[in-house]
Amino acid sequence: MATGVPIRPPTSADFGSRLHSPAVAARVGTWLGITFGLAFVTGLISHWAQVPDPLVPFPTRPVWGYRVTQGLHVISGTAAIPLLLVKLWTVYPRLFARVVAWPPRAAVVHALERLSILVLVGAGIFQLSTGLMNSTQWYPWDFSFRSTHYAVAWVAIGALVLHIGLKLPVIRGAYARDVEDDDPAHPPSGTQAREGSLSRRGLLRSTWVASAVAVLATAGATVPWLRQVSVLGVRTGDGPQGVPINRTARAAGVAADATGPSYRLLLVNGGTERELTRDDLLAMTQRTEALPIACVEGWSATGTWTGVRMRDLLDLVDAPAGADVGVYSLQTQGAFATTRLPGNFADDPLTLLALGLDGEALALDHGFPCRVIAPNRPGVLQTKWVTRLEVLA
Ligand SMILES: Nc1nc2c(c(=O)[nH]1)N[C@H]1C(S)=C(S)[C@@H](COP(=O)(O)O)O[C@H]1N2
Ligand SMILES: [Mo]
Repeated sequence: MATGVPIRPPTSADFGSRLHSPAVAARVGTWLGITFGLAFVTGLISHWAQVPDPLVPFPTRPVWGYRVTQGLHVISGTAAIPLLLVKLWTVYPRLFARVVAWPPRAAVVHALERLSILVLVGAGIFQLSTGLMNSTQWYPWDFSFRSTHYAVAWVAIGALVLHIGLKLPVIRGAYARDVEDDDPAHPPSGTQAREGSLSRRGLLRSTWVASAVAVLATAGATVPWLRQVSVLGVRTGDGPQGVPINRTARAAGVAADATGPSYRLLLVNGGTERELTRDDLLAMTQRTEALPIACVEGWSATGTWTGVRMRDLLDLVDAPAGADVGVYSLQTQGAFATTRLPGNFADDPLTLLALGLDGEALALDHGFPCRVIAPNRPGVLQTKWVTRLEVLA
């Protein structure tokens, strides 16, 4: 007669490895906290830059500011992926630990701790996976990526702060000892460090290497000297005129004849209107500025843009100083077809309606006949194929 193996949930005794330890969890957790914190702060900056009418205007300087913060955002999120996986692996036996929490106060603290971990893990996985998919331009969902990623960020950071607060004694204890030493009060279930098995130091070293490889594989999208090793990054400079293309004219549904001789730029300020051809624009004073395109997806590249100052155009219809400007594209559909250019950007001397890039007429896919290029501005708001500028009240 066969004897059945009893099916029961595992206990912490079933996890023999000494790697499942607060010593490892605290050290990996520290870096996970740093990368999440960095991603949170840079994410807030990106959100601020994209709010249509922020309480405090987003600054136009430094011109490379958004390039740096958004590059850091995507790099820190990428670095966090291996860290989160190792951290979860290190601590998951604790999920099966039998805990006798008494008196009631301890039980409440324990329940709170478990709940904060559940929320933190869920929100963390959501943020890293949607962020990773976004950085590869893959949006297989119906919800607004930006508002959801922003809302869940608050959930994640709240749960993280609570988690760190509750774990502070454990973290302190872990750092007080050598990484290979155990807490005498809480000996690990797996006591035998087998010959040839991975040490905690070894695991930590492999974790740092995995994180560094993840960063190197993607950071070349924004750090030019890393592009040769960034096998997964957008090639900085790939695309016509030394700047990558985010969305082509064809993908945006911009009709070819709309950019031809019939093209007009309409300037509107209340009842005052002016219509300009591309030649009219070329007849105005041309300026050349080196400004980056910094995509929310993490890649960035500097271009040398030539065109008309936005303020010079606004002066043609007597736009008041500081007025926001509605920017309308020949692209009629999609979230980026119209944008709002805040007054401080519209008036900035570096903000251009660019007609050229890299000494040539703008390539169709870069926004021919003309596009907005402004300093310290998310790429998604650097509207291409501009056909109408309207002063907003
Ligand atoms: N009309 C319009 N403008 C647009 C877009 C778009 O889809 N439609 N994409 C934006 C995004 S997300 C980026 S990053 C930049 C990229 O500009 P590039 O393709 O010239 O590099 O254009 C922006 N301007
Ligand atoms: Mo973008």
